[in-house]
Amino acid sequence: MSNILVLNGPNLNLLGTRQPDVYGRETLSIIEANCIKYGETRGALVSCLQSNHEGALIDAIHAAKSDQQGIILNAGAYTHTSIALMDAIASVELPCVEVHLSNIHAREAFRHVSYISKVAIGQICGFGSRGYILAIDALVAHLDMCDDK
Ligand code: CA2
Repeated sequence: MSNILVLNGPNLNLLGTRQPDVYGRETLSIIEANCIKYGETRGALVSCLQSNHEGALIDAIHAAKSDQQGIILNAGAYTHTSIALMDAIASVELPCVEVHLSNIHAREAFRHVSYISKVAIGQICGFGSRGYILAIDALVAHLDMCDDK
């Protein structure tokens, strides 16, 4: 059984309320519930956390070191700005899958840069909320591969 933290950053608590054309109609609670349910089918215990505060996200990443095997991170707009979040992911040495609901590479130029990508094992973007499920599969496969070594 692997423990996986699904971490969401600023404004993602507003999912389902505005901009459904960009971010879909599902609320974050539904997405989190689906991650927990899907995790069970893949032998993973999924915990979820969202914060609008950079420091709280960093604290959650540090805390994950003691009881999580991997992190799925949608850092929201901090993706494009936060060296501090990048350093936090690098410091805990846990595999991290970066997720975005939208295809950040098809949007404004400032969204094409991701500091998280530099320390993530991979990035999934453009598949809406399904991206979190794909990320669980990717992380579980990665952890299985590491166990086999
Ligand atoms: O596509 C993604 O998942 C993003 O991480 C979402 C961030 C954006 O800054 C990134 O460039 C890409 C924004 C999240 C804002 O979410 C809202 C949801 C509903 C209404 C308003 C904002």
